[in-house]
Amino acid sequence: MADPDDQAAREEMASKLFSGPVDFLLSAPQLKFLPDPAVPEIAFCGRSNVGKSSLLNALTGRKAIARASVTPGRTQELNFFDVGRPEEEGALPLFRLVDMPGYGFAKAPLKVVEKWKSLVNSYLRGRQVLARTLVLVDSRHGLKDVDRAMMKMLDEAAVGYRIVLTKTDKIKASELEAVAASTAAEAKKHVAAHPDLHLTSAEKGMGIAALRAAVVADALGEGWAP
Ligand SMILES: Nc1nc2c(ncn2[C@@H]2O[C@H](COP(=O)(O)OP(=O)(O)O)[C@@H](O)[C@H]2O)c(=O)[nH]1
Ligand SMILES: [Mg+2]
Repeated sequence: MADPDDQAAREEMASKLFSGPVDFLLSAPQLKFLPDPAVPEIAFCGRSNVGKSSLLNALTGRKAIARASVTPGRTQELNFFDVGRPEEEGALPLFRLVDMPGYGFAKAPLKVVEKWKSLVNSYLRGRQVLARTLVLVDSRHGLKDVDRAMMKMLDEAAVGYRIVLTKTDKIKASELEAVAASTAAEAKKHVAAHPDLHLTSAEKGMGIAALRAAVVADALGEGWAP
């Protein structure tokens, strides 16, 4: 475990960074619409309804940045958000967050699912600037087979990811302890899974400061300073 003072300092720096500019950039329905791979990217993936948009809002301290841009027609697209835009005209952001379409939706037509899979998988496998993926898992349900399939794909593509348990305010502390233990044990068997498990509540703020610091370190390096 890191020095607690360092950790507090990292969290404070990350919080300052996220309280600066965060802007919706674009929605990419196909690979050809991706932005130039010019800055590090952090991708958010997980089942529909797991809490991706809420977590993005909580991390950035914006009430509706993720939802505002994600109109119903855009749920099949990759949504990019710029974080930290320097003063100079035309300057690049420090890094980008990417809200991915949710997987495991029951009623989508097969064609839609196939199109989605090909977009998401090609992005995750081929994106040079992808610094980390966050795999969100509902703490009430734990890992499901669709999550395991995603983790396996990421392992095979050597794309490092963090597992983030969401909605921890919805279960009892004893239940959270059990699901955290079983998820951590399973994560150990996945080569590309980061050893730290993140327990978060977008609603109550639990784990948000620590995840912010982890995201900034993943995107910009441990030694990053403004
Ligand atoms: N209690 C609670 N509800 C949450 C939390 N995060 C998300 N939700 C709720 O779960 C539902 C789905 O969240 P959303 O962020 O839209 O999920 P997405 O489909 O993965 O983007 C919404 O009704 C949210 O209000 C949380 O941390 N705690
Ligand atoms: Mg969403």
